[in-house]
Amino acid sequence: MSSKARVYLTTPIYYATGEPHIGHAYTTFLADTLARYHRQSGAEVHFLTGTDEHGQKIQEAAEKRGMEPIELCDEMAARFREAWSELGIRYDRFIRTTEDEHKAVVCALLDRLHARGLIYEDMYRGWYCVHEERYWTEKDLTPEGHCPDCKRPVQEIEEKNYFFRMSRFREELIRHIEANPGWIFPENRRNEVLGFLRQPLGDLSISRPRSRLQWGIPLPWDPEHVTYVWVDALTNYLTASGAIAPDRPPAERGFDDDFPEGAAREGSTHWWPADLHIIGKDILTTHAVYWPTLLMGAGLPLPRRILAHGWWVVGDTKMSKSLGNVVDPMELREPFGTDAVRWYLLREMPTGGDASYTPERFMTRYEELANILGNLASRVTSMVARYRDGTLPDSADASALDESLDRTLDSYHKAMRELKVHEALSSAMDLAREANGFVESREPWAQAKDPEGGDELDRTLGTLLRTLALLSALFQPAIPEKAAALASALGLDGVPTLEEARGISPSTCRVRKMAPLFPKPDA
Ligand code: ME8
Repeated sequence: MSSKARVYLTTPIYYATGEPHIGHAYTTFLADTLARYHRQSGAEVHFLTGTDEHGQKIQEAAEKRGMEPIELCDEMAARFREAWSELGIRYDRFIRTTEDEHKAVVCALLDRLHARGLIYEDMYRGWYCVHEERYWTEKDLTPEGHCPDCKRPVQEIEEKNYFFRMSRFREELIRHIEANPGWIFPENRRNEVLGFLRQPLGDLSISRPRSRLQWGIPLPWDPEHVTYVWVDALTNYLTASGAIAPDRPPAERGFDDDFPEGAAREGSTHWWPADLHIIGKDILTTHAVYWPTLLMGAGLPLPRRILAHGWWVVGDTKMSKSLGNVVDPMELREPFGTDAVRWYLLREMPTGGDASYTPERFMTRYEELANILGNLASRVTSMVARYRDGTLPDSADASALDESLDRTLDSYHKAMRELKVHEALSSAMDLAREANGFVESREPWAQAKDPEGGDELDRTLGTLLRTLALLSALFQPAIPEKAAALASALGLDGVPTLEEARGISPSTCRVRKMAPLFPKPDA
């Protein structure tokens, strides 16, 4: 058994209907950045993303396009994978809910709940929103009788369903949230869930009759019903954890031997429980109420944390296909490169808050990269190349910025641990800004002219090289391509870890003059 820290983080699995846009990209960048941060800190990471492929929404979208649902899903899963690879996302597992592996785990979970007497049959009367794949009661609807979330018309439904006794777990869930203040981040979202739980909690319909919906996973004890798509989708996190007997063929999987109640992860090779579910605030109830109560019902440990981030709008308008204002991250990266898009989204949105996309703000953020980090990198590397032919001795005091480096590292780690990624990035940028100030105050160009200024110049440039090495490590999780280009211009063997970067001595660098890291788009 390795003693390495292990971190399992997840994004939502996106519906295999829409094209990936900046909203999906934001969530996935956030997960990728945290995954890279943890890997860089020496942890073993399991980063999961994927596509949500069952349900009425997919069935209807496929019908509209005259395709089989699986054909649509194949096409869209490929599209998401391609987008993520173009956007520098390094996931460890891409799950599709149509995989046999996943179907087996959904059936195992349902069987377990059924065997524990937590499933019963009843008539369902109420409304259903296909877009959100959510059931609503009369009192949830808008005054016009539409879906309270997406405001679209809903369908009235009266049919036999199977129900999960979710109501039984209301108090246990409240206790869990109260005992674990950081379980849902940010705090306003936590309060929202507690507010929701103050109302009576109903039971959860977990099935649809096959006569109305074919595209789903049949219930193991009644194949005339398929699994409600949210129960199916949420279970993906468990499937991809490998916790449910991965060494047995799917048909023979079950819980009882391989996942005793409350099993902790110490010493096991699977990844459950997840350390962090990263989601948008739109799907908070499903993740912070349905999912934990299902897990409680099955006697499984709960995920350790849930981060529900805010919403991207365009200007002051909601992004939507019908308004034609959907921002495509692939188009956005054309003139500026992938890292410019990553930087903009991650830096602009305070983790947890909302943000608005405008081309002006995008440019402001790009200029920040170019004028602060890009400028620092290019002036320092060109001075070391010009005045010292790319190498420096280790001077005794190459560390005038030491205190700032340590302070930055501390606030960076703290912000990352608290999931305030935008703050971590802002502290890295502050250090680059301070280093530019250091260049101005030391005037290495004047030191270079001074016949007595040789040692001074070595100290100035040495300090700056150490700072640049650390900056390459600090920027690596968010903008990996540019961080690698910077490390390579310093002659380092790849981007150092944060720990390594802090200890790098100037004499190990072999500096080359570099092309601008963030060129003007028209250049
Ligand atoms: O809800 N701003 O999938 P989905 C910020 N399949 N984030 C946004 C966004 C925006 N404007 N638009 C989308 C589903 N997102 C289910 C999930 S999980 C078990 C099943 C991001 O394709 C955000 O992360 O509608 C949101 O939660 C997710 O995409 C919804 O993706």
